[in-house]
Amino acid sequence: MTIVEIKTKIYDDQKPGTSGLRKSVKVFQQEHYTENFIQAIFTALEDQITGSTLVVGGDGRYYGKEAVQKIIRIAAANGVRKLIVGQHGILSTPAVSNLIRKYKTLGGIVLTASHNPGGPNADFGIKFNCDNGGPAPDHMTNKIFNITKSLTSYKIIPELNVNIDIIQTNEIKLDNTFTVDVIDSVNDYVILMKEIFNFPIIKELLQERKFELLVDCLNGVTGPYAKCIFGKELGLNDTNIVHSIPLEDFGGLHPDPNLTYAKDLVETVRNGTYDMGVAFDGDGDRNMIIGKKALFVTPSDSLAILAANLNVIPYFKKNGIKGYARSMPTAAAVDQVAKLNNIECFEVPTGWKYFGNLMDAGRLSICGEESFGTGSDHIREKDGIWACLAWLNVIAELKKSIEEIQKDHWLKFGRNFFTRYDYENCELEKANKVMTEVETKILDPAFKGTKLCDGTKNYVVKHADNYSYTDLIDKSVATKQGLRILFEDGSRIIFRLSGTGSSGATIRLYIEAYETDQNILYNDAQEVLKPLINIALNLSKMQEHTNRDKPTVIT
Ligand code: VG1
Ligand code: CO
Repeated sequence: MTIVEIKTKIYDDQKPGTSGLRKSVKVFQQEHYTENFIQAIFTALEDQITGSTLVVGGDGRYYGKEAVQKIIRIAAANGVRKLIVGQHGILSTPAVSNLIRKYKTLGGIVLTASHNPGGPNADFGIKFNCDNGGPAPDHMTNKIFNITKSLTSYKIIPELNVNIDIIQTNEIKLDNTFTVDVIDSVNDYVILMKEIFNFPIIKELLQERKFELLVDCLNGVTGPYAKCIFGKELGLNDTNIVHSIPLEDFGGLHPDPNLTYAKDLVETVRNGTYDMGVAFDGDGDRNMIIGKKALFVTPSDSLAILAANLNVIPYFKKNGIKGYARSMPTAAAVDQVAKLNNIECFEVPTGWKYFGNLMDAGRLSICGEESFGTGSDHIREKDGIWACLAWLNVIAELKKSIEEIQKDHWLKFGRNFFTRYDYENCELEKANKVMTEVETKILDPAFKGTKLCDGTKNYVVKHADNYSYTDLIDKSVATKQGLRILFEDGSRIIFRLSGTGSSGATIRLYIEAYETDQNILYNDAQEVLKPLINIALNLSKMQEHTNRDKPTVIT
């Protein structure tokens, strides 16, 4: 087998977004396109690549297996010593993060477009994670992008093919031995979960106490993990784990665990006797938690409630609680917990990569995003199954329903009402108009102190900006992370453009209000937030600029 150097053509659109490079499958299938990006990752790693070990796997979506073979051929040609590959090319994003850390590899390549639909006419994605197990930080993804803009060739062993459907160690004789270790996708992750949580008490909850759980994997990667953990280990009935076979096109589902795209689960729990429902996204890093009759727990509340109850989870009993964090648009519910518990709390830009440094520095134990992401420093990615187990562990110890736990939490800490409006797939130009409209208005120095009104409600602007963040540890700066309007009473309006879409633009509008008044505490969020929503829609001229009279998704 010989290494050949293939002359390539440059693609100028390989800039990774919030979490990796995401494009339609058709784009990745263009000649040299995938190869270029893989080569750029390896080139960016410079001499570390020689003799290195990397983890490779993805969420099982269409084009994943082909991409794995390409990675194998290019890795061998670039001097990588060993690849650890999930069987059938399957590894959840949290599982990749765990493997990188456990086997101390140089990093990993995750083949996923996460919550974006899959199939020949949908999306694919490639993401590089570093040796701490977390998504590559900005300086690394910028480096990769810059390399793609001047790449003239890539190295490959074209005839190399490895059977990734059989668990075995494949040794390929090149100048040195190149190893492809095809491993069980689930084992190491299950071991980790059993170290973190009190499995016996969760098992008792599900079996003796007959707590009814319904798990929806949305035909994404979590199926085999859920079956092993909730089924085999914790005794949950097979029929309580649905959509549990990873499908290349997710069976046509949009594997995004929210009230819109996981509506099957929501309806089944609403009309059934279930005590809890949970759904995960395509690559297994997101989770949605609902209680009896489909009571919705916002991800911001979920983070805060778990943060407030970490002391019942063995992992945190052992390691202590070092700090909390949330992404900027996430409602500040966890900040209230931090205040009362006297624990450090950080705010970072959108995207899990910004939590990594704080965790590595021993400053952060649990964090989350409003976009259905929750996780801890057990790995460096958000973790859907972890979040579900954390809830089960808390419920089992507190011996209360999700509704009671949530009510108690609001009584003690107050409630951060939150909603997100997504305007998906807008024309870029129209989306930009909305952002410019808002930015021009709020960056005007006179904006501070103005009173914005809707009906009888009015809000005084305390501060407004385009959010920028300086990393506490490495001092790197991330600018233009979202337009923020902060009001005197703690309410917030935030506008951002999504960085995970594959075409067009998605506008995200985030609205938050904090209340401690018991007469309001249990009211409907959309009602409570209505005045702020109206103010945001008027200020941005949303309808005028986008021709949309309502968002695609309301959370
Ligand atoms: C979205 C979410 C963000 C999340 C990111 C990746 O990004 O808002 O909170 O970290 O997806 O999640 P954006 O730029 O579209 O708003 V996943 O599950 O795709 O890895
Ligand atoms: Co995801």
